[in-house]
Amino acid sequence: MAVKVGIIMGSQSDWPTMREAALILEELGIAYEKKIVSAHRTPDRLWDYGKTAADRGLHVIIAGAGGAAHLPGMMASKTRVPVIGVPVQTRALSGVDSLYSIVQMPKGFPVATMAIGAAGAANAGLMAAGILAISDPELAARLDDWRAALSASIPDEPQDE
Ligand code: RP5
Repeated sequence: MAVKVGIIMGSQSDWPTMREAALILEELGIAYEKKIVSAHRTPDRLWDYGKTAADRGLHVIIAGAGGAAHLPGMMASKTRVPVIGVPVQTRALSGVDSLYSIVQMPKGFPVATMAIGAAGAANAGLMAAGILAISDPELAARLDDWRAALSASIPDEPQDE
């Protein structure tokens, strides 16, 4: 199965968050790759990844980083492949620094920015699935089933704990 989604992150420490995106892709049967690509620690790796992403057949890149989170924006500047950004929660500023770094892209190089942390990473996986489903009817059916199952799991009434 061709790899169409790249999950990249600035550090090993981002993986517990970014794994949430990977788990969603696995649930939906989407092949992905995962790489540590840091904007400031491995800039050459970032450049190479962005330069080759489209030709390698990637359709979506999910990029997660914490702190001064340049990675999604820098990746968006280097490739036309859509970039979904995940602000990783940091201890110092609870991820608000990451969110602002990712969401405030200047005109011309968009990053689709998710919520801070694990929910944002999972939603990044679902957003990637939705993009791929546009041209993949079998995936579209799996995504519809996934969404229906989530709806069905929500009780009508709250229960006492
Ligand atoms: C960023 O700095 C990474 O994305 C990570 O969220 C943060 C801290 O990295 P480590 O010091 O844990 O490697 O580049």
